[in-house]
Amino acid sequence: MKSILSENFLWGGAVASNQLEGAYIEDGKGLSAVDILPVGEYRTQYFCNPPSLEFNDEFFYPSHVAIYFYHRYKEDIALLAEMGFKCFRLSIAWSRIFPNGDDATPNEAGLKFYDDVFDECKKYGIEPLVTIQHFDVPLELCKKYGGWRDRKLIKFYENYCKTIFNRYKDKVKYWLTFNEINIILHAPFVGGGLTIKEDENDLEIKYQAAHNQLVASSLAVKACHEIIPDAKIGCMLAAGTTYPYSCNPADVMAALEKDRESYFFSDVQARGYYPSYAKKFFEENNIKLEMGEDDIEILKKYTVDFVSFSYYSSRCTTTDEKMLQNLSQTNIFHSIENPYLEKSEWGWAIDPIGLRVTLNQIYDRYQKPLFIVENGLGANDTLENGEINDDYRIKYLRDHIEQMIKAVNDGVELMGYTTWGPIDLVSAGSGEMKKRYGFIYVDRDNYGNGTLERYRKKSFYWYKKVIESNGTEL
Ligand code: BGP
Repeated sequence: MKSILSENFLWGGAVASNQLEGAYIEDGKGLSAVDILPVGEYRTQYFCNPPSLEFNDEFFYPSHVAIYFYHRYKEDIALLAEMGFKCFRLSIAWSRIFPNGDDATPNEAGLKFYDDVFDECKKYGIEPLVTIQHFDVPLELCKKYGGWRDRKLIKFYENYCKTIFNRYKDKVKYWLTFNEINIILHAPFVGGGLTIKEDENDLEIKYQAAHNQLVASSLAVKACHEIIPDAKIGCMLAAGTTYPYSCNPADVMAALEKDRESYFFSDVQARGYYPSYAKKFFEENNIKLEMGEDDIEILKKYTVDFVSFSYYSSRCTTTDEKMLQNLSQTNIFHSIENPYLEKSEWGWAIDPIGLRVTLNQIYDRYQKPLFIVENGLGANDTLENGEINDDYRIKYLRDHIEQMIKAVNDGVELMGYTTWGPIDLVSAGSGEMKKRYGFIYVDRDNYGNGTLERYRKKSFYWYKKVIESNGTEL
């Protein structure tokens, strides 16, 4: 059977430096904001707005060793290659390159590490897709400048971008500016290195930081096109369409407004200007943005080449106050329960058709190529006699890939699909190891016990076949 997907469709998987590398202060790396996030009951508080930026002896910090990819990347990339990966999405840790974020010169050992990683990918014909900032603002920038609330970060980020574009221009042709840029509204610390005091106008701070990131993102597009003319650079959104709970027009309007909270970001990055609804929102919430003279021009001139997003679930909303009391959470987004959907062990609603809806909506909105750069099921696997039978993961992915193919059939232009966490890694939201997404099992528990040995799961062989057949054998 012939696949509807193009011959060079980018099948693969996606990871983030802080969730797998470990080696958190090795070879000159500075601390990242995420390095102070503990596993356990305080995780969410630290994720969103930490009470302190210092270590606490009572906490266990999973990013410090993670799965030790820093020392095992050769073995890990060989396993991805065995599955036939065409593409590997990974992020560069800003603080490996500039330990304090604002240093005058980069750390050569950090630059060298990613050279080696990209060379290893190339050896197998795997295309790297690199996220420039994935939840890891250098901690010093949080302490010294209050994170992205300060415009100075635009310059530091631009300098970081130019450094990595120049260094990797022959090795990396696909880039993403900020992971899940809209997450800053929901988890301001991981999204923007922000800590917000109770008496501050938190919306104003978040949108100011968002504005600074949007300008920085445009400057990254500019620099990327100048330094690597044959590269493509995209934005990245935590997506998932919002359904109205009922056909009551008030619910429909509420759902539209919820979606605008996220599309606000990609509207600017893909179209080049603030949407009209943002102006009204800013007025109503007393948000006054500090803008540089050229900001509007920069946003307009340097829009992204493609729009990428993560998709784990759809969301649902209502105007019924009583129902709004009872919210559940998926990937930090609050939603009322959708009675038509089942949930994962971590309570995230499972909605493959929602992926087709989301793809169509975003494509209708921008008419730019799309890229699904995260999708997957976090589950607690069991290793028995060296085997992991993760049929539930195969089912989740199969159902989503089916809907993805339908969306391509609907006319959506899609560059690729990278599942989240092809090798087990630390969960961003909970800090746990036992919330696993991988095709490859890593022997390590929530508190650092285990051999770190790697094992192929049942899904490993399944995904290999999917890639081999370009999506025709699911
Ligand atoms: C996204 C992040 C990832 C990743 C994923 C799964 O928000 O971009 O870093 O971790 O969600 O979430 P979790 O790890 O909380 O299960």
